[in-house]
Amino acid sequence: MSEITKISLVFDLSSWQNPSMEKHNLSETLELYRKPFMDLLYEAHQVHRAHHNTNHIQKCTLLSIKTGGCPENCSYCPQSAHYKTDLKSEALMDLEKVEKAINQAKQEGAERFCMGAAWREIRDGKQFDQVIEMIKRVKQADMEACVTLGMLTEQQAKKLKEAGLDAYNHNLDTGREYYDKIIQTRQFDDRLKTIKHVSEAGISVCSGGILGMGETDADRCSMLVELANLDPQPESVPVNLLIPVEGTPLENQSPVDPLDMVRMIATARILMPKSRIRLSAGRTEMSRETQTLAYFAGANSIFLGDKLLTRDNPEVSSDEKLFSDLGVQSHWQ
Ligand code: SAM
Ligand code: DTB
Ligand code: SF4
Repeated sequence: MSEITKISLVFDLSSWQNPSMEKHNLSETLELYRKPFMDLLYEAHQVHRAHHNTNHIQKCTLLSIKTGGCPENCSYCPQSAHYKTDLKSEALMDLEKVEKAINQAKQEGAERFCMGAAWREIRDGKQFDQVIEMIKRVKQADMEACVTLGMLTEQQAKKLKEAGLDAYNHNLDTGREYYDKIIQTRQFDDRLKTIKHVSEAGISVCSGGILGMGETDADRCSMLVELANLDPQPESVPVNLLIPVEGTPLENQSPVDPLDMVRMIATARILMPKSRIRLSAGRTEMSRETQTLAYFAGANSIFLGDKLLTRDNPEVSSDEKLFSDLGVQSHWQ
């Protein structure tokens, strides 16, 4: 027996070769993403079926509680103060209006209520206290509560947890290598830092990204590798298709090939078997058949309601019709 074989019997050699013990790497993920479509779809559906009820799709409702005027310069975003778009900025919403939206969401069968604010970070004080109150109201209506408020400190994350927050959305949006082409006012590592604060406070992490910003397959897979190597993996992973908005630097981007979107969902499903994969922005431009393929590949959550934060989303009735045609249940059974 050679010396190296003896050593490998005592130590796990893979941890030598990969001291960081990362579970996934870029080359393996790209290979998966580029597999023949049928093989990828079949593998993803098998993983999906092994970990989820494939006839259940989670319904989430989204509400913009503070709109526009954001100091960040995210190239895709209509809410950035750096670009001149059709958007009318609005201050933090009052509680009664939020309460109304919560009640409507509950009536429409939403399982999770998500509130989004166009902030770089949330300031302590009156605004923070108001958001805490909003979270409490969502919990009183017996729904999961999720917010996305920009960067968070450790302390703020702890306070959100105490208020009953279930999940915090903070997207990586694209791969590390492409990040500074899209956003210059913050760094990729800033995102990871907030995610760490959220995770350590015991709040579920919701993190995903956007397709169609001019990124390569490698950028997409690099983002998936970052997400899949988080410990624990994100509880949910939103996959957004860019909604090109006039006035933003990405206004003229061409649409993503629907089959590539399905490849992305399938790859995410295989890498993150237990996560909820949310087919998020961009469904208004998607056929019923494309959405169905995405659900087969492993997507099992959507935003329900005719508005996302500031852009359109499909009518509730068309989603209900598709779910009924597919035999999809709204609630876990
Ligand atoms: N300001 C907070 C932040 O950036 O984390 C929360 C709100 S921000 C609007 C939430 C997410 O919306 C972004 O991370 C991005 O993925 C998505 N988003 C914004 N504009 C979009 C667009 N035009 N098309 C698709 N997704 C978009
Ligand atoms: C996510 O990944 N997508 C949602 C939610 N998280 C907050 C937001 C989509 C925004 C689409 C553009 C808009 O409506 O302004
Ligand atoms: Fe838009 Fe959020 Fe970026 Fe602000 S931080 S510009 S709201 S994506």
